[in-house]
Amino acid sequence: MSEQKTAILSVYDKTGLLDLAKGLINNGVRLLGSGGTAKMIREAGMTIEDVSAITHAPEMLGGRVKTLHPAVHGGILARDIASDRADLAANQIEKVDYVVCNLYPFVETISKINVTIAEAVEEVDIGGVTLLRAAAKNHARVTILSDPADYPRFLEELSQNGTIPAESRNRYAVKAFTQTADYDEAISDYFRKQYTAGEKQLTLRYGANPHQKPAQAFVKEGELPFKVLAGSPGYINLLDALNSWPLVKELKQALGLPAAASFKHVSPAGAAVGIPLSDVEKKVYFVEDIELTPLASAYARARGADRMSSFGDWIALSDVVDVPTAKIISREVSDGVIAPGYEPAALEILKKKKGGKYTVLQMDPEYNPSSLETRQVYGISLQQRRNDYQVESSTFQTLVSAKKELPQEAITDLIVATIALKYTQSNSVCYTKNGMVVGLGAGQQSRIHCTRLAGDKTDNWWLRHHPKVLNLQFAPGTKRAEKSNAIDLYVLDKVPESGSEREAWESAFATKPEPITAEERKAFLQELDGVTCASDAFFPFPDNVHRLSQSGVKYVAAPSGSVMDKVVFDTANGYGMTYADLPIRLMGVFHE
Ligand code: 93A
Repeated sequence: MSEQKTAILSVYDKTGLLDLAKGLINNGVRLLGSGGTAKMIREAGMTIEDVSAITHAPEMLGGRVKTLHPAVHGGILARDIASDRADLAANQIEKVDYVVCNLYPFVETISKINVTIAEAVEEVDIGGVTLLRAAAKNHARVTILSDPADYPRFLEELSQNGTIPAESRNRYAVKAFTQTADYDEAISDYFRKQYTAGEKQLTLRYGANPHQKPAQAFVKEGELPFKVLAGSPGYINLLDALNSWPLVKELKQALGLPAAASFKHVSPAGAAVGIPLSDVEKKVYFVEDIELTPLASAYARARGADRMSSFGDWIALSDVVDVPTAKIISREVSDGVIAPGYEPAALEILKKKKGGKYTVLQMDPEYNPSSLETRQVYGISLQQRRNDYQVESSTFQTLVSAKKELPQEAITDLIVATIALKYTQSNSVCYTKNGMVVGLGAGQQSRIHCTRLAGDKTDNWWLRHHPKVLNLQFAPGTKRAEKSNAIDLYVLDKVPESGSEREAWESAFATKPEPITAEERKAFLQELDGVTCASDAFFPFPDNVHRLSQSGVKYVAAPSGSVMDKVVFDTANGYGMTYADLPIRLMGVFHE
């Protein structure tokens, strides 16, 4: 067997090919090429043999079979071991040392308007992928060049050393492996859209904004775990749906009660389990006229906590949607809903919403995502294990406060708060009571700002229970959202003394409301008690605990780890709070 090195060249993109061929020849390398590649080199006056010189078979099937042959792949894949050498000798195959290959332009082809499936099929490269993969597999001996940009460096190394160092071969192999993977991804993406749209793939009108096209949702394995029963979900709808669904699923699992979430911009505006509502609560949440089921109670709470934020929400429900729940949804401004199923009459109600444009998704409750999740930010892939920590009663067993009381209701509320945090953007602080989120502060860069925001929302929620609010007389025809806005200005004492805003506000009422005085507001807020609070990361300063105390917080769960832990715990002790050390940090960084 000769000592001469052999290169196989088969490239679609012929950039730099002639310089490479020249360099290889200058280094005494024997060249073999597939049809077009060999032709170009030969026409430039250099010597190259056709691959058929070693395969003794012509290119056939219009080029579908060019390099697919044991003489080629045996020569590439053979190792420097006796048995492989014997196999080569027995079959009169010579080793191949360098493979130069790049693939048919599948992506460019399918990007053309009106391309047919038959045209796309012809661009599926088989032999080239096999060359790349075989050579990359045997990178211990073989060099695979898949990028014309690498030719100059390769020639430099070859001229200097007569061989290619292992480190370079390794790098070239990574590039080739990545190229075949990307290539296969593009092919599967194309055919997924052609043959499995609606099952594995869903084309979206656009991404986060109308100019962000194209956009799609897809799974590589199995089918999409949700069905579109009505409407057409957008990109942000799906972000909301796929974050709110696990939230309600986990709430139900942890507490055994139907659960609901009201999402806005990939964070919960409300989340709750189906604890029955008192008459006052029914009034505060605008559901006095509906016979509530446990699921309807859960949504009434989720939607009622922060009605301003929930305007135009995405809804997740843990259970099959019944008529009372659908009725509540039907009269609120909302974008869509995800649930494991719908009673026929409930589905009919929802299908009529928004003139038939309301989005209704049915989720497969058995679906379990893979434990690794990947996202791309600015072209970089970030990968991590999914946040699959399960919140349960035992999550709150390490009590670091002097007080060790943690009644069952408080545990329920801590579970609700902590699961809500898991599906909220970092940082976040969540106040809960009666099995529902009553104030959630998220996305602030400072924890105290989260704590204040969540506390202010909690105060607002509580003030809406004030007798003066319950007795407000609205003008006939005032819409639900207008009532919410008017109540908000009223409880916050933000109604201007005069002017058009004042006039608009007053027009919402049949009887002009008496203001809540500063003393009344203060006294009423002091009645708020037994609130729980969870924080996704530690409280760095005691100011947070001071703020919690102002909104009736008696039970806290937060991870420890701050240099100020002791001061924070002491402060909590000063207010008689029970403080659980969360065993895990739960920042939910997922968003765009
Ligand atoms: O149709 S193929 O999949 N069958 C093959 O056996 C084969 N071998 C190499 N395409 C094949 N190739 C591809 O041909 C290479 O990946 C390269 O892109 C192209 C080079 O063809 P030519 O040398 O005829 O220009």
